[in-house]
Amino acid sequence: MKKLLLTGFEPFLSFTVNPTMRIVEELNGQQIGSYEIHSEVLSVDFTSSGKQLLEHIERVQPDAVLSLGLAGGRYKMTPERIAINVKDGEADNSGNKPIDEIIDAQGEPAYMSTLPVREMVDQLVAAGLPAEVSNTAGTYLCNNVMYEGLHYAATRRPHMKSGFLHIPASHELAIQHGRIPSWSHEDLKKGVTVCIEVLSAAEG
Ligand code: PCA
Repeated sequence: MKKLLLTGFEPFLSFTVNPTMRIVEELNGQQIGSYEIHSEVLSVDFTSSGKQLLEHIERVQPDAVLSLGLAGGRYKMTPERIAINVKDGEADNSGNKPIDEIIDAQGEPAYMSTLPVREMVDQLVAAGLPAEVSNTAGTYLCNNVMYEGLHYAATRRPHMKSGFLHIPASHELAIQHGRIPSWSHEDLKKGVTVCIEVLSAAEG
């Protein structure tokens, strides 16, 4: 059986709940398509999140990595097309606040997702779930983790597929947060499952 490393993130900024945490915890150990799911939750910390991801990759030795992040305010599920070699943004959970920094001096300016993002969007929509390809993962931790995964794959593990899926808020978060579009937990989890099934079908 192939292995898929599925990551989520802890809460951050004004988001007191991160819906990715519950999703990855519930999918851990499940079999989806040809993948056995190995789930981990990453810190929202510019100094440690990338290292955590790489440690999990080296321990699990996955065939593919799908990282999930909350995009508070987005209405749709959005597979990310590209990660850029930039870290910049509001203070993370440890107080780091990089401005216009590079992630890796030896890395490329950007890496394209190696996941089938267009097919994921098509199958999400076919399943009745709003989705579109996103052309920016931002410059915060989600971009950071996506970049680290793709840089590692490009330089160390060329057969490993890697990429990122941003998801909207859950109703639970929206109730706490205020004005923010939200989906049910069940629909969010279904969307993640559809994306993994698409990846499994693409990889044979
Ligand atoms: N979303 C943030 C970081 C953690 C998360 O779930 C982002 O979009 O960068």
